[in-house]
Amino acid sequence: MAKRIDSTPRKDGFRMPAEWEPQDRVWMLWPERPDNWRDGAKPAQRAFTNVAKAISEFTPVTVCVSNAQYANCRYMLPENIRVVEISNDDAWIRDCGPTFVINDKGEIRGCDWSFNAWGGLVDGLYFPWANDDAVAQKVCEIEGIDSYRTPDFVLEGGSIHVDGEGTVLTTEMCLLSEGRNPHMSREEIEDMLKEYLNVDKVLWVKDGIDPEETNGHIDDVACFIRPGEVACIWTEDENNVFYQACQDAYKTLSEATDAKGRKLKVHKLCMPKGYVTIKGDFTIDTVEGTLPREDGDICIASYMNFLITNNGVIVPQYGDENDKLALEQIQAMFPDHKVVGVDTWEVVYGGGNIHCITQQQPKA
Ligand code: KQY
Repeated sequence: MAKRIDSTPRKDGFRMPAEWEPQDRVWMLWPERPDNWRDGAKPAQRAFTNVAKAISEFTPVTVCVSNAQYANCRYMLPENIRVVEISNDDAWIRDCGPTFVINDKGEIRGCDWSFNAWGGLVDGLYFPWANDDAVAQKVCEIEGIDSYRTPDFVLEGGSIHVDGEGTVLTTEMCLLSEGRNPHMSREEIEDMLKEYLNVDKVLWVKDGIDPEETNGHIDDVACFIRPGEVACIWTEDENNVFYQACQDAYKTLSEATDAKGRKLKVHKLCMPKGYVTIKGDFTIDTVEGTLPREDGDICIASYMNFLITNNGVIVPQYGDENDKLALEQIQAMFPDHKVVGVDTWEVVYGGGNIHCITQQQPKA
């Protein structure tokens, strides 16, 4: 049986590895809620299927699905993708799944953060979220992995990126938001990250680009691509709604040093030239307490929300003029990886992208 451990990863010699370190598996959750995904989630299910297939070229994939959708999901996914039944409230396993930590003896454990749907009753995106909050423990149980639970600390995996060498990257907008840990100071939050990820330095970017959705997750803005190097979103179009966020993040990162004292090298990654917007003909159920999706809303379409998985990098594509440029820029950042683009505007309509819907399980 997988146990709960009453300690912390740092005390026990475990650390969160970087995304480019070897992975055993990638986890996903199957989309179905009709108040978030248009047309009863059918287009999103096709997009998730394509993402799962692309990842499975590099890494085994497990997709978790509700009882109601099990048969459909099993039918849509190829045989080499494992399907397991897990109750859920939506499909964002980056945020409600475990953050895995490993040690030098080849052992793996999970961090099971408290999850409150990106802000609980303050500005969360749906209620209830209890099924999602239980996903991390169930994933660990399936794999026989012991876990650490943080009952008084809310965190989502999309709000952190690590270099595996002592540095975590995050945003103030998210981690200091009212709906997560208002009882904690910035220093106390830093201490939790240091204890549970086993890092020595927290690098704070001020803002993310989706204040109303995740309160600014870092995984739409920047990520480590190797020790001492980060990618950061970039546009030179002053009229782009994300222009200021790009400038600010780039400046912060260009002036930053990591836990080992290295000055960061910052690689620019373009934003889409146009916007992905919600169209008026969407068929999304209206439910009180769920963030409405309205005609003309600009979606958070960032190429940064890619997943590094073993020898592959799986990158969002939007049918935008800059799709090809984004692939070229990411290929230049990862010369030894195969960069694969997947059309994911249907995922963006739901509020996230490839990184948000996946969770890597590192090799122990
Ligand atoms: O990590 C994410 N980007 C999750 C967003 C949730 C959106 C729910 N509508």
